[in-house]
Amino acid sequence: MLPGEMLVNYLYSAVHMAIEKIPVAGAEIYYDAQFLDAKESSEFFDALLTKCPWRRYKTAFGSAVPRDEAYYGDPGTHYTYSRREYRPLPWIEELLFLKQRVEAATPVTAYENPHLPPNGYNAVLCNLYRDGNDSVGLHADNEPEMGPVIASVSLGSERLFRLRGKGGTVVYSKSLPHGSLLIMAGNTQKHFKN
Ligand SMILES: O=C(O)CCC(=O)C(=O)O
Repeated sequence: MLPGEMLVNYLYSAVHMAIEKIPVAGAEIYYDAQFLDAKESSEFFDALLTKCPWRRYKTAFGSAVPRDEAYYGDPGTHYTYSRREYRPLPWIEELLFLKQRVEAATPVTAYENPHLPPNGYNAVLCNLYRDGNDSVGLHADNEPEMGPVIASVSLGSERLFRLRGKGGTVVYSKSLPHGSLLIMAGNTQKHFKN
């Protein structure tokens, strides 16, 4: 190297692995344990905790759903689930920013079957599980209004994600840490519940 020359190599975190495809027969799952770093994960957690107008919906039988929810989306993404009406709130900057990051991380292959244009996500349901007593029941995100690509960003305490087949058998199980991203695509919602 000649005097006066300088080599400046920027390295993007050597330990960070890009999103990986998880081999589960009949499903299409992608996972990145370190989608967000610890600092930004905590910033998003705090911002959403404070800014979202958390709401406790009622089940079809009149009891309270065991979690708080806030639904945001593009105009026209109104949907009904189990007699609950979800009308989209206008996007806030944190969720729009996160949406762009998730879109950039979504592999193009997620859109290949069934030949969707890769034009991104149009709504987000934020779920707040206040402690270990809050939960979501076994379900598939397969309402007619929904496309087949569903992305989940987990913030806060590590939580258990399980994908079950028709007979209830667990085909995939993962502890999702603060800042992780899990994407379900293809026929996942048709064949499995989570
Ligand atoms: O917390 C989760 O991962 C599940 C949330 C979900 O799928 C839903 O609200 O439909």
